[in-house]
Amino acid sequence: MWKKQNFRRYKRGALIAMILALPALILSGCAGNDSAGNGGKVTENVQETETHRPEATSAPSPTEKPTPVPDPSTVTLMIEDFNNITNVKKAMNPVDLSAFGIVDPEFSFDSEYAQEGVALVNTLSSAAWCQAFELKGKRLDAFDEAKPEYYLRIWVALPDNSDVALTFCLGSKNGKNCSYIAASKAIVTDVRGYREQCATGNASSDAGEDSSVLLPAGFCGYLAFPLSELVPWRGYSGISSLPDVDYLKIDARPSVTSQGDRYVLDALCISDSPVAFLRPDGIDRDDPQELPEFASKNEELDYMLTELLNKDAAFQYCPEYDPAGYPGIKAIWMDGVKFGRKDTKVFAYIGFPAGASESKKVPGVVLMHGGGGFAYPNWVKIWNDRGYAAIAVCNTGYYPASTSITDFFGAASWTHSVPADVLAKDPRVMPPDNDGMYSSTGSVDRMWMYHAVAQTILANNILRADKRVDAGKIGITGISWGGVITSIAIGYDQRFAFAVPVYGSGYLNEAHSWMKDNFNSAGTKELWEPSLRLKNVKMPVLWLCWADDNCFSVNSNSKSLLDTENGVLSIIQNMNHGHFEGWGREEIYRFADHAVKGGQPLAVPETLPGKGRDVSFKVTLPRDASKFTARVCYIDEPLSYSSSGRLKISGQNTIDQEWHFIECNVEGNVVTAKLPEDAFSYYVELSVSSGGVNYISCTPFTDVN
Ligand SMILES: [Ca+2]
Repeated sequence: MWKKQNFRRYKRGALIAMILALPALILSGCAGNDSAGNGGKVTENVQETETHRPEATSAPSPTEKPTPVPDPSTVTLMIEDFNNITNVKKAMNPVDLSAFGIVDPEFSFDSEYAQEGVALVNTLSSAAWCQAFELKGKRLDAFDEAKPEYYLRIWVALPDNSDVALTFCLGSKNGKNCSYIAASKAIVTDVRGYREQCATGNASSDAGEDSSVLLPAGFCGYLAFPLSELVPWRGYSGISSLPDVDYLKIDARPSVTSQGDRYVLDALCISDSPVAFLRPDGIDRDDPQELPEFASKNEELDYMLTELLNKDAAFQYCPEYDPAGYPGIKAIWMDGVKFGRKDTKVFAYIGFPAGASESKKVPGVVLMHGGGGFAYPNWVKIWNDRGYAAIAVCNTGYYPASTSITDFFGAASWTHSVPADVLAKDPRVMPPDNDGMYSSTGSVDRMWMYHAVAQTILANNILRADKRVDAGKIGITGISWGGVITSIAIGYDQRFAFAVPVYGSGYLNEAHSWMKDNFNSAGTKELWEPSLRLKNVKMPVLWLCWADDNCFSVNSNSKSLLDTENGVLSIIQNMNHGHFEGWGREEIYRFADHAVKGGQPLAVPETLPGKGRDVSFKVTLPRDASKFTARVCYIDEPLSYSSSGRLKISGQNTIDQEWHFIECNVEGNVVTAKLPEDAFSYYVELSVSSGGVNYISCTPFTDVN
């Protein structure tokens, strides 16, 4: 259920998801060494633009806690201030969650971030995705004096990297009566006195739809539930009067668990005020911003990504990371979008063709690597050598692990973690890693794909702002997961002059490969399936794929083509899956040159090949074709993938069918063929020779009908 919320400087997602362990699915990357030589000469007059720093008005992290002013007028019935607890287990009654693989919660006490005295500190570990504890005894006598107009209030300080969903359960002694307090009625106030609009939902799964509040990472302040808003816990009679409350259970679920991060709870009380302190400046005011509301998460995503189209280009050079062996190609930090409250920085390599200048503008291209990949300077060089400015974005939040990496393909050369001393100088964090699309029910700003797609738009902004680049001639290509990113990005950024998604496409929820599981994970098809937005796409798109791909399947690419107003399909036999293969196809560069440099096109079918077994259609041939051939590529049963498929990749389903081939008759630009009786599904491969290169394009893969 979506809960409407205000849109703020940082945006919150909607539903509180059940916290899932996120399998980090990675497409096969590529092995081998970079054999490319040095890059061409590159001029160095990229305009460095103003950088975006955290605004002074942004909410504080627990480390910058201002001194609030006590409000002497409030009634406070303390339940637990954690100041005098000696036996944690006895006092807190942690719920045994070992059946869920959750280890004993690691509680301690500390004065840092406490509201007063000491606070309860919970240290997160990788097996701490839920903590629950139960308070009983005399401390709950506070409920005897409680009035319905009071609040159940707690002080919370969260780490910068994790949201925490909090659910409170109020129970009676006999256990028959049990309630929660409507989360949507909760009042959340940060330490500076600003109200927070938090996502609400049901993190505890068995409570009710409106039982949990998702406090944002870095939050420090008060959570207050009005006691007038008691709702019966699912399957129970509700608490009939406040003095009946005999136990209080608190369920806390961090969205991210990592070693060492801590969240803090303190001053659990009943009060007539939702806060214990006034704002330091004594002014009680609401956020003055006029803020849109979103009816759906798709609407929020559209807003967040579309907003970036008008954002100024922002990046800084970081010459200490310039790639060895590629003179002229520069390392940069792009200003990324926010992750929670934190600004992100995104590593990229940028390079320009020799001789590019304001009076001799060049086209450009944004390069998005695949799963397990990184930013590759040799990919930038390939495009620079062909006359394009290029920016290769590291779209999974990695950057060089040292200032002198030479093996750009080795995982050990790259890191995702930022040392504390670096963070102290530059508080921006790295964007999230590839989450395999398993985070589509959380808040949008935590999703890897949101960051990755945002990065394509921001990279486009950087190229467009450079005077050496013709802003009307910037395209995009991506490989594998980068092809998925590309397929989504073109639905948002219509400024791209061409696009070449390699392997990846739309209709991934219908893929035969493992990719279908990722795109059928909760919320993903509805939010991220690229086909949702292909109707927006007017630019030329080359869908290029491998006939036997183990990560995607040709039905997806073919359906994507049919949804593309200006699309071309190239299904390649014997291609393989990898970065070298993915950027090695000459079709990519011919297609781009046709789009922005006046080059000759690929062969394009003028119509579909017709119905039944009589294939007949015309082809628009390029003027420079020295030879044109066509062949039918078919399989004799429905396309299927299985663990015993032809590719025999351990742990992966691969294509079961063998491809069969028959030559077509070609007269001028007319292609005809008679499909054999055993042909079940097929496509027609078109091959044009020019300058000693065969360029492949094709009709969509389809069943014989
Ligand atoms: Ca305390």
